[in-house]
Amino acid sequence: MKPEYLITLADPAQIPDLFRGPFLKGHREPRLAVVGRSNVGKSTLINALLQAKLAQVSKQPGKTRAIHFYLWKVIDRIIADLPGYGYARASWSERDRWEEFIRHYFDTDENLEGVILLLDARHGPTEADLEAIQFLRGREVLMKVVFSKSDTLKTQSMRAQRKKAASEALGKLGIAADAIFWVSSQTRQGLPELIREMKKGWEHA
Ligand SMILES: Nc1nc2c(ncn2[C@@H]2O[C@H](COP(=O)(O)OP(=O)(O)OP(=O)(O)O)[C@@H](O)[C@H]2O)c(=O)[nH]1
Ligand SMILES: [Mg+2]
Repeated sequence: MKPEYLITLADPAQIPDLFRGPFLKGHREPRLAVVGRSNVGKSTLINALLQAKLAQVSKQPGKTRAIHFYLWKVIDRIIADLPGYGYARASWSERDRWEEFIRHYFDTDENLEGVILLLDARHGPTEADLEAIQFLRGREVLMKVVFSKSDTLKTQSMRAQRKKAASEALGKLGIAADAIFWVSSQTRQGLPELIREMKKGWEHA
């Protein structure tokens, strides 16, 4: 039941070749996309979830520049590592390119089951995160909000304060508390609950 690297989508020109109806390169498992700001910990989370070192992690933001798909056999899904947005040094044209690329992927993938929107437990949601939420809302894709790096909130009062602020900000956007998760890929805190939720399906997200 080892997870497997499947394929990288680096250019929209590959799309007609890779996607056939519900299939991605011959695979029918539903897709879960991990979306979030550059450096928020998407690739690290995927490695922690899959318990493998498949996705490339870096201290330098902007590491993941293409969409990487992995076969997560334990829950029979394909998990997609998307390029991060809001990379400070990215030019405007590059930002447009992100949105264009992601939009194209979301429009193409008939078998996209849901999106994990990863926000930083210390800062989220930022302006860029709110834009991403609007964008995803517009796509009518089911979404769960996951706060990463919760190990960096060292005290009980910091955690309580951040959770309150985050649930208020997200509540205003109609995101219910039960679609919000707090995890650390480093300590694995919150991961079992998240995996359980991902297995359960997405119809009530
Ligand atoms: N403390 C802590 N650090 C983390 C955690 N998850 C990721 N990091 C660190 O955050 C940095 C960025 O992680 P990545 O997984 O490469 O981030 P990404 O979102 O894939 O970044 P891009 O590919 O640039 O979009 C790395 O230095 C990780 O070690 C976590 O749960 N806790
Ligand atoms: Mg990455």
